[in-house]
Amino acid sequence: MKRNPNLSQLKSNYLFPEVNSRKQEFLAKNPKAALISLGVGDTTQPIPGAIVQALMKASYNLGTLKGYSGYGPEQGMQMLRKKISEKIFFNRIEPDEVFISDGANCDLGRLQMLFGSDISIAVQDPAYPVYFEGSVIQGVKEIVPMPCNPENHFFPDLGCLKRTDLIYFCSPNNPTGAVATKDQLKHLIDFAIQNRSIIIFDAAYSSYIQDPLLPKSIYEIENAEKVAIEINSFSKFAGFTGVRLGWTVIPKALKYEDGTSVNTDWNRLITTIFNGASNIAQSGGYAVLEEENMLEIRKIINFYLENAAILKNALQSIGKEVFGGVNAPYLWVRFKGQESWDTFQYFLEEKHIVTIPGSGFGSQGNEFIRLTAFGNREEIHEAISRIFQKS
Ligand code: PGU
Repeated sequence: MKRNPNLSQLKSNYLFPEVNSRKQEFLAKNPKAALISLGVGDTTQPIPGAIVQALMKASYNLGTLKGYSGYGPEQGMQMLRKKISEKIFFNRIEPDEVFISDGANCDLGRLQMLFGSDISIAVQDPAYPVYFEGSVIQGVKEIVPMPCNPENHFFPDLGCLKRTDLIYFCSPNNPTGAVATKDQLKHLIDFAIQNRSIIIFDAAYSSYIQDPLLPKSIYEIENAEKVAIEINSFSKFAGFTGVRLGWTVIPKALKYEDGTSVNTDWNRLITTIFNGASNIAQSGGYAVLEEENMLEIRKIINFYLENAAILKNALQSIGKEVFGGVNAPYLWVRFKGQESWDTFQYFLEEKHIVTIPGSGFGSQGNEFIRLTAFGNREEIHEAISRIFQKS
């Protein structure tokens, strides 16, 4: 059996496991070090009680003859698809355009399978590594970077961007924390229409947008349904990183060049290689979207956003150049002239703080590190006091 040559194109470790192995290596030498993680974007606060009750009830029902359920529809429970259509999209999107998944990451992989390898793609640089690396695994023909940096306000210069079949775009952005405005998204949609490209819009952090003028979904912009797929997740929205639940919207208006429906193909693909998200997780997801539970969820989101503001103020007070952290849970911190893995090592060894080196998200991240605001408050304060201490 020959090795899949696409896999040999990848670096030996994916970014987050590489960070973890450096952390383990450090801990092996310094077993008493009390590390603080501002690294991987994983939630830390408990899920509100009423949602946990819904998860428990769904589990309990599986132990009763009357309440037992087996395979569900591959597309997801109808009541959850309907609830997402109402509560997230205010009925702008129909329930049969919403497909429930076991998380955004998993659907990104399946979308890459949907479009296959005979395509070109454009990816923001820096970006969540799955867009790039998943496409390399798939063997896509061409990957065009879209540099996003402070100089262009983290929005690619579409005027000199080459046409590609797919365009990946993430807002609020991981890792920069930048949020695209309605005008910017309109530009992107016009560009995709002109070029007959499809946008894969990753809205995994949309629940962190507080500014009412900023778009939470690409479908708030005219014509988006003709060119865009949107993926989202309960992970950062409701602390479901371990529960695993998300959704993908494939509008019926989205067509291939021959006029056939992408929605129909997606349905064909997931009914073949995906048997639906866990029924327990879906019951929990339905509870998340109940009005009274959304109030609890919003409190947790505000808590993380306060963490972000505290960290950002502290870093700015010592003259650091910090981006993001407003309407987004990530801070993108510049260390001019320094290589990001060196900055990562410095934080790990001198401050006992785990960060993510910016170069792991693309070459534009070389002088940056990413900090997450998903921690506990005490740890955020402790991290700040360690950063303030002279080493
Ligand atoms: N999309 C974006 C933009 C993300 O940042 C993440 C998680 C996901 C999708 C995945 O969502 P799920 O619904 O939970 O599958 N990013 C985190 C976690 C790292 C990882 O390995 O996925 C991060 O730290 O960037």
